[in-house]
Amino acid sequence: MFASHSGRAMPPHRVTPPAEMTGSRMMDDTAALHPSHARHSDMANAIRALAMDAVEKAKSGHPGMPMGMADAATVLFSSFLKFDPAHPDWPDRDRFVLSAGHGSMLLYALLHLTGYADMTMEELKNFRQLGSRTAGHPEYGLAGGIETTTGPLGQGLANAVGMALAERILNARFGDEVVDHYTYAITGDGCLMEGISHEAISLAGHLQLGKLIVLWDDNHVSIDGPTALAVSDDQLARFRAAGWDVERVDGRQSGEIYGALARAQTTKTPSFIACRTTIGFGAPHKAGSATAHGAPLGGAEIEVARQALGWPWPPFEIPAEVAAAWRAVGARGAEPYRRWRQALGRLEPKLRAEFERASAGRLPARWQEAALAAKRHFLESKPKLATRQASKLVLDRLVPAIPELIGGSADLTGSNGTQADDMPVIKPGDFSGRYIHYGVREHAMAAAMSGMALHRGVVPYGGSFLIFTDYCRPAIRLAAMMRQRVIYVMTHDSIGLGEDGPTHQPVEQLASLRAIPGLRVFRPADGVETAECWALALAHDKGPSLLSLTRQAVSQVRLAAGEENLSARGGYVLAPAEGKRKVSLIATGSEVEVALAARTQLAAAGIPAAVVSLPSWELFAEESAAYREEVLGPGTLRVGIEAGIAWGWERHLGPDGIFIGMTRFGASAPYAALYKHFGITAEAVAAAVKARL
Ligand SMILES: Cc1ncc(C[n+]2csc(CCOP(=O)(O)OP(=O)(O)O)c2C)c(N)n1
Repeated sequence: MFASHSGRAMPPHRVTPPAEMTGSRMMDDTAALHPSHARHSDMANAIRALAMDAVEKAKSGHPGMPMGMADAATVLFSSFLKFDPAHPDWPDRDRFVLSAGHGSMLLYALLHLTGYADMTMEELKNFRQLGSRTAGHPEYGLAGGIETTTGPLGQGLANAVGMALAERILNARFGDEVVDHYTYAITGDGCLMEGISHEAISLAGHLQLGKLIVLWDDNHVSIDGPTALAVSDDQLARFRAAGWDVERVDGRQSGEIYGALARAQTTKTPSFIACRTTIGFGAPHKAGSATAHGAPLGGAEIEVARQALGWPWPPFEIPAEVAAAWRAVGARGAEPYRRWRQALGRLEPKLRAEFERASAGRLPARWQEAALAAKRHFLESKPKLATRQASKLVLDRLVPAIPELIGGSADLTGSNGTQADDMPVIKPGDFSGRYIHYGVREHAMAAAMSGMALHRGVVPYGGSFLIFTDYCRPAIRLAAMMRQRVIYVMTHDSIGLGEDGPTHQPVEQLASLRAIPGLRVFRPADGVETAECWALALAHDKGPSLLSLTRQAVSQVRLAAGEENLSARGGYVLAPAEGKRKVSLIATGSEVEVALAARTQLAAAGIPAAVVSLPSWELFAEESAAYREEVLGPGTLRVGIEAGIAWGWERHLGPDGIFIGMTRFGASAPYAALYKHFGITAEAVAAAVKARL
């Protein structure tokens, strides 16, 4: 028995092992694992065989990792993991993340063997083929049981930290009866060499994510050869220093693995279990060397491996007894699932409705009113305000209205305006708050937010400076690929940040973020658009959104009252031309007021110009060609104004347009001086137009 953080004693989810398995180092790996007669080694060999055969058939893939970790994975799935293949979306299931995503066949084999309907033998035979569920690396959404997309090493580990964090946050809100599960991850040497692993383990250790358990495939091999070529870290010491409990086991000894997992479940700190394994275990000539890492073993080697493993069955054939033992493991989840449904039924009805709503990803019924109230506030008070400050005011209304909204910042809370009033902080071991101090760990923050979104039940947002999206990019890209609702609040979004200089001034970032398929980039011009863009980001539950916000104060540009969310179309005519439109001044964010001033100057010179605000290129692209053309002004001289590079603007400006923006890195100076120095002013716009007309 162990005490949950709420103090109530409760049994961890674990299946009592047969006597011969408990804790004995001497225990032979052939000991019976399950009441059926299938032996542990047979169950593990089923994974090995499927991995060898699928990789061989695809003529591509990574057999070594699944073969080495087959024992550990067998113990984890058969004796610890709480899951029900019939209900892959069960909110209280344990999460399993294969951070070493190249070993995808390990996961696919386990999902198949335990009876996930999506993962048929046919799918295994189609490993890595177009349209299969068995993609080269696990892809979220392709099959039940794939909790996240992994492959870029280290990302899965940081996702797992986010999942474990979401679990604790929901546990604090809804209680042990309905939220009480573990997050397990398998990492390889590669994951641990990646920088993101440092951020992730440090954050998890600090927060005391006791229900996070990481198994390390400690096989001493990566692609170039022995890991000793490149790394000599004492990983156990490293994790211990970050506040984890650590153990070392022989990754082939099921008893040792069992003991370590059982102990890991009871600790208040995250747990790290180093499993000493042999890559490609079973393949006589390739085991233990990099040759087993990432290429088919070859027919001859597979044949001798079958003999060595004592696995005489043909490719893709699992003997009935072994198949039945694995199916029994899968079937065992039905009972805890049923009990969980009952517990959910006993929950106080309002709380239960809240749990179901949040788990389904539906925002509260009247949340839009909070965004509208913020918008009305700006329309009435017309403040001159940085959009990051406007965002804080919007959050002051949204946060109380949306209990599942969980904020944070990578040590820039005051600058990002990410902590709403009355937003208590999540502390080590105390997850009742709503705000996370991620520390200076942008990459892990972004990946953890993906993990939180994937977990479901919370809607994460987190802030940093726009320039440091470069430090988050791999995680942002994966969030887009997985279509997760993650909101990045990225402030100080141009040379407008001023004195901090070129190291901090984004120049190419907007263009590069807009290049990520599926990411919505919002660059609101004032408080009104900021409220609108927040509403759009929250409403969008099929992908990530990024808010690009200013450090410097901007004038309110939206003055006309109206409830319609004009930003929803991505772009709109903010100020029509006085007279027949000759020029279209198209701008985003802080440069919209530059466009408005240029419009006034051009009007004085008798040149009618309209101003178009373009807060979201992605939403604009979804509009009809006719709408876009009408907004951008057919037959007019088009001028794009944005304090970034021109990349991408040609789609709005056409071949004859003018772009006013940046062509090189910025400089350190007060922001007004910089706008003048780089020629992003109303005067420069007016002059460029006059020179052309
Ligand atoms: C960020 C990232 N860099 C590089 C790779 C390419 N890569 C895939 S596996 C691998 C080696 C990983 O070694 P290890 O984790 O020890 O896996 P094992 O050899 O044990 O299968 C590399 C470099 C990757 N997938 N992700």
